[in-house]
Amino acid sequence: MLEGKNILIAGAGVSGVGAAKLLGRAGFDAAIYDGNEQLDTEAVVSQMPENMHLTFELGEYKDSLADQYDMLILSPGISVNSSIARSFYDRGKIVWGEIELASHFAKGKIAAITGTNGKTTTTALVGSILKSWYDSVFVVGNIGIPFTSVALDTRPDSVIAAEISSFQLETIEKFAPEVSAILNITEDHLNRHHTMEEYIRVKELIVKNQTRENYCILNYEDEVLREFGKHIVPKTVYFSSARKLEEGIYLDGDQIILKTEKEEISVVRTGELKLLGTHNFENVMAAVAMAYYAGVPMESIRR
Ligand code: UMA
Repeated sequence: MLEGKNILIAGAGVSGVGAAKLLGRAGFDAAIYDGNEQLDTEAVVSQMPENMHLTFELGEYKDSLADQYDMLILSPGISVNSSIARSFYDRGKIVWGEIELASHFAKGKIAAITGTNGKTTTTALVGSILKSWYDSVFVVGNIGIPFTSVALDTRPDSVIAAEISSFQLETIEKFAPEVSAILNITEDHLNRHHTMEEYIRVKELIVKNQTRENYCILNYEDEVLREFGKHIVPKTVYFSSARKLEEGIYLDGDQIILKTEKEEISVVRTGELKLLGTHNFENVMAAVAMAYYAGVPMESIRR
């Protein structure tokens, strides 16, 4: 897929540098474009594997770069509607986000979390729970550690908790989490996505490549997500802080209950939690459901 391609990475922030390092470790050369003419290129090169040849294209973007390169790896801070991305799309060339690049190399299962609010807390919580049960766990994504920086260290038995922003979802192709979650969708980033419909469409891409064997955890109290859960391929598991559910995970008084097809499990009393407030109870419920359907036994989740 990448063999023989002339690869341009757009953006020399943590994502772009992570992508370059991954390519270098995998035996590829690459170029980085950044709008900042003063970029400290030596500092970037010093982070690369020794055998990698990394070149730079700095300053104002010129469309002709898209003639020179076969493929673009886009940092999340650069829009799919930017002239950079457009110049590659218009020529029918491949544009991948850094998440797509990482998942091309990564092994193991992915638990991916998106939503407008609470995704960093939930991702950290999912990561901690997974670590209590699995040997090889990585916590990556919008949380600040690019997925590309660990992709080559993952193993078939690894589990990756990934916080995925709407900017990162825009450019996925085959990224396929075993378990996903959308916590909530409220107005945000409209300067980039323009309409609420487009922002919702992008968030919902998290299920794009999920199969019937996979799970998607959704907030029942968010009307958009409640409706969305009725029409998706993976199994829907709702969480609710406001009502008992026939199936799913919900808050009943001060108890969090997980109700599956087969049984009703009392998970924890809210008084035993360190995270307080309804929003945090929602984050806890989403994290518990994700870990449970990623194979962690309830005893381990409770601890
Ligand atoms: N750049 C250009 N041209 C542009 C825009 C940027 O050349 O038009 C260059 C800048 O000069 C800079 C680089 O691109 O050198 C920055 O790239 P970036 O904005 O993609 O930032 P990174 O440092 O790579 O960090 C990104 C995420 N940033 C954004 O989504 C804006 C980080 O999320 C994320 O932690 C990191 O990748 C690892 O995955 C930050 C964020 O604010 C925390 N996220 C938003 C949020 O949480 O609301 C979505």
